[in-house]
Amino acid sequence: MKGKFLTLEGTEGAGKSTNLAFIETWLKQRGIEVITTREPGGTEIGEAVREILLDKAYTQMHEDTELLLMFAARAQHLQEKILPALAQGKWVVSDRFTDATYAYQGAARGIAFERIAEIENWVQKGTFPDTTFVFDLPIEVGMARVASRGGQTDRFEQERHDFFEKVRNAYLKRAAQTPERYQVLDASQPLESVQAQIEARLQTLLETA
Ligand code: T5A
Repeated sequence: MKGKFLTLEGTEGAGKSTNLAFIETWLKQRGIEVITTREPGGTEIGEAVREILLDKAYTQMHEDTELLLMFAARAQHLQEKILPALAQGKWVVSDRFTDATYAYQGAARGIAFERIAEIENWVQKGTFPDTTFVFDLPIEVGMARVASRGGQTDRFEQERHDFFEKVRNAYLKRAAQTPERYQVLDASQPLESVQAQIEARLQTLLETA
């Protein structure tokens, strides 16, 4: 049996990493074999590419370079980790995937969606998430959470407010276009309420697995 592929998306500080751990625990408690991973990254090569992508010293990075590096890391991630795990019947839960490319490099940087779709088709060859959770919240709420968590900001977090508004709107638009694949969550709610909504969707997925 092929496993299920779940992805978590949203703007900065929306709660993806926090809920990745929640989903992993919930599935394991029900006897599902699951691996968690992230993008950009997820493999040794992917994590090396992530360092380049997030390094705020690289202010000169061209948007085409950024796009191709995202997909370079993704190609390795799919071949080395995601596809083998799914083929073994494991569930794969990834903190971000290609929806982020449409939102950040497409809507926010301005690269044509058709161009992204061409590379997506080449790299993914028909592999798409079964379900995508979109953690939606006002940009300033997410940024305040990131700030209160402390630590260094990355190259993307240097962007202005309107950049992240474009990202947020792009996620909502994509979710509205294919509602059966996406679950939009009000991530400004307390964690327990967000997790109750996730749990309901996971329950349905399990029943149809
Ligand atoms: N990117 C990525 C692209 O441009 N294109 C691509 O194709 C891909 C794959 C990656 C960057 O790369 C870009 C997008 C990103 O800018 P990242 O580390 O994956 O960076 O993403 P970030 O969004 O920067 O990750 P964060 O860790 O900042 O955000 P999370 O994971 O959404 O938030 P999380 O879970 O760490 O939570 C933040 C804080 O809020 C609290 C948590 O405890 C934590 O302290 N919190 C809540 N507090 C109150 N109520 C809730 N409901 C809460 N949920 C979480």
